[in-house]
Amino acid sequence: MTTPRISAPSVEAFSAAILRHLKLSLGKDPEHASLYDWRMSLALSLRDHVVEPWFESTRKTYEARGKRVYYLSMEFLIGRLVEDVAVNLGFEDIAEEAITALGQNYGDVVANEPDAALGNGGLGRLAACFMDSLSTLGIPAYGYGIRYEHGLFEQHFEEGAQIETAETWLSQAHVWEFERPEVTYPIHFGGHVAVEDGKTVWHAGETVMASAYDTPVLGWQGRWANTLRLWAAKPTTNFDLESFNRGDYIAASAPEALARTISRVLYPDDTTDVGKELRLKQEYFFTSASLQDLLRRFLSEGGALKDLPDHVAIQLNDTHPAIAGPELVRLLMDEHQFEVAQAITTARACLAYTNHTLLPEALERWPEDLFARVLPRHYRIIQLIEAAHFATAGETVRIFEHGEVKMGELAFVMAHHVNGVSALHSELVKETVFSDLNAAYPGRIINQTNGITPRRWLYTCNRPLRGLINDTIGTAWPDNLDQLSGLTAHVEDSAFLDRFQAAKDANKARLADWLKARDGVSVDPAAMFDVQIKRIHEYKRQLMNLLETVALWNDIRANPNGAWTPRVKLFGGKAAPGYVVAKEIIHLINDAARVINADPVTREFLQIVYPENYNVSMAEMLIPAADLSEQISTAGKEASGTGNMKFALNGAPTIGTLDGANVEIRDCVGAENFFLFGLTAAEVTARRAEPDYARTAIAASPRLSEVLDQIRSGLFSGGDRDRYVNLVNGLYDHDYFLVTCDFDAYFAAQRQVDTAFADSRTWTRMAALNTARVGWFSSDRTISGYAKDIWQAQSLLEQRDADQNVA
Ligand code: CR6
Repeated sequence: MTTPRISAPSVEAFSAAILRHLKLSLGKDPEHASLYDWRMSLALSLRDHVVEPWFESTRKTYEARGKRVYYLSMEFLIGRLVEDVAVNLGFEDIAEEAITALGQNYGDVVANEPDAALGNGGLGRLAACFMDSLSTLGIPAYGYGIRYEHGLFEQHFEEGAQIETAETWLSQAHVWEFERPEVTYPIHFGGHVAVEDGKTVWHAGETVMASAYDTPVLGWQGRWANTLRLWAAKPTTNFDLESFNRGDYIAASAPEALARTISRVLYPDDTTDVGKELRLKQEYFFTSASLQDLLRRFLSEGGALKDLPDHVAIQLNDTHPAIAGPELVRLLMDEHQFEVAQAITTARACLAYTNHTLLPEALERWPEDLFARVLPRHYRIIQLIEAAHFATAGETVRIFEHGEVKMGELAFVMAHHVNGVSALHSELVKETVFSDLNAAYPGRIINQTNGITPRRWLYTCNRPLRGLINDTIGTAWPDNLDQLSGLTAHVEDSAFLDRFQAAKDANKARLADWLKARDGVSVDPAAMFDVQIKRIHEYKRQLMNLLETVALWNDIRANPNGAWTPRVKLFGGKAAPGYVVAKEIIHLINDAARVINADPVTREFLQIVYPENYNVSMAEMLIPAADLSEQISTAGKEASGTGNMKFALNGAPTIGTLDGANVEIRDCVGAENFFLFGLTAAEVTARRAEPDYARTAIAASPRLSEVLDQIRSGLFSGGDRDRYVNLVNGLYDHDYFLVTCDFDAYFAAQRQVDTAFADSRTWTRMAALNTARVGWFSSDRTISGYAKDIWQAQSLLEQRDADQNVA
């Protein structure tokens, strides 16, 4: 099943298509076309080839009348699509040759596309990888989310401090989507609930319309294409003509402005809860629209609602769409005359929930009064759900508690399965946050370890390595990633290792050129590229990395003639705008970079680089170029991680703790190919119970004490002793994430890395073994697991191929 399904045009025909779009869609002639015009024409020419497979998949989906998967997610962190589509169509070379023949640089044209940044981090990127795998596997599926006008904010550094500005991806036409003005649903808020003629009726106070925009998601080799349907909020009436005629132009536009607020911005919070009414409205907005849409589809095909669970699998990506439980019950009861018990049973048989964090502040809770005001009908339905839950499971776990509605508990109770995202995380879900619910509903919690799409995260972003793999084991691996194990047989072959290293060097040189061109920063590609890229969070411990960097600097200064392994410490990531400590950490990294990078004594051995505005495209540049992957979270805090998988796949060994999917990565690559350090999750818990654990650890570590004193003295802040006083005191007084306790172990592990890296042959072998052994982390494997264990959904590829052969 590896033959591409799309017949490729000739380069000439494709060039002609690009020129046609340039003229007829963009209204430009080649002499006056900008990079933007070329990119749009290329995208439109590619899109022309996506539509047919998309129609065909949709037709097959309708014909099969089987299970459809609905993936509800507040975030889809898609990134750029031009190259993605070209690769999946199998047209990459044709596209590049055509663009080159037209006198343009393909890389520049591709890079002109803004990232679709409709997500914060791992959770949103996971949703994008899942959509890719669902299409590659030919499982009929719809992604449902919000079409934010402004994606994740843009990050700038001013004197080293993070400044945020609005992201504006929709200021240019988004060619990949198709507007569906005919697909709209009313979404109600507020008002009151009354009983009329024995029937409960919700008289809403406010209504907005949800309007659909569809993006086809093409799978590998164009075999299948599912739909990503994003909802935009629109007013029920656009315009208040009466006010306008009175000359009150602001009042005239008020309905529109109010409604649009709902899909205006992505909340820039990664794992912390925001207690905002608007956020609750956003969640209900897209969840209700999605459920109304899937019910409409089901009913239009003549389905009987009692059979809904045989046809519909709804996956809740975190608690953000947890209102789906009561909303589905509401739709079944209020619009389709179901009894309470039957409505709850039917809804639960459709719903499953993925938990992505144990951090208590990230499990959503809404104040009851706010909730009852915004969603009065749902408030009552949740009371019914809680009563039904008490009747089966007893009253140990409540959904309403301390004046709040607990969305984690609600999602759990209304789901037939609940899954964690790595083996360790799923066990901790059972033992900690949901231990009582686990006892009440044994077997409901299962594990599905996260995965990543190898099409984007190796095939496309790492062409040199792709070439080597193709030459070594053939070309069947991108949708069968276990085949990478075939590389293992070659790791003793020096010609293979030479090429593996050459691929890494080429990626490092590309990154060096990019940093020079974009930021004017020079880095030495011969140095070790040690990379930590992810959201800035205390539990991810970028601070520990920085402290180790300063300690290393001190050691080099004390012995400048030592045999130091040259390193570039690369950081990338954004802090939530309201997260003060995270922003202080960014500031400190940049402050330290300024001082350390200017030191002539250490310059040839140590450099800190922090390019601003980290995003998916930057990750695609940085990951293939990394020598070392930093996965150093406090054990028990990183639910899974997915960056860790991308680095290993691209041949960067990990320095890391036994946390999240690190544990499984280490099992796969072998302990000897992974730099492990630090307390385990159980030890973390025990250590926290010890009095004064942080002060004890600092006192026992002269290196750490010196670094903390340096920061406090104002060494990195131009003599300003106040700038980092909270950050440093925080480590002494409430080092919840045990930076101080793991510091020495981390420093020692880094010195093992130094030694290992200095032996370049052994290092390359280790890197190659990482690539060879992480095929299991393909999101195709993850999605197959969800399909089998949770959704009972089938691939339609074989059936489609069989039909075609008969025809
Ligand atoms: N922040 C986890 O922290 C996990 C992703 C995807 C996260 C991270 O470890 O890999 O989800 N959690 O499962 C949340 O967003 C709540 C994340 O991205």
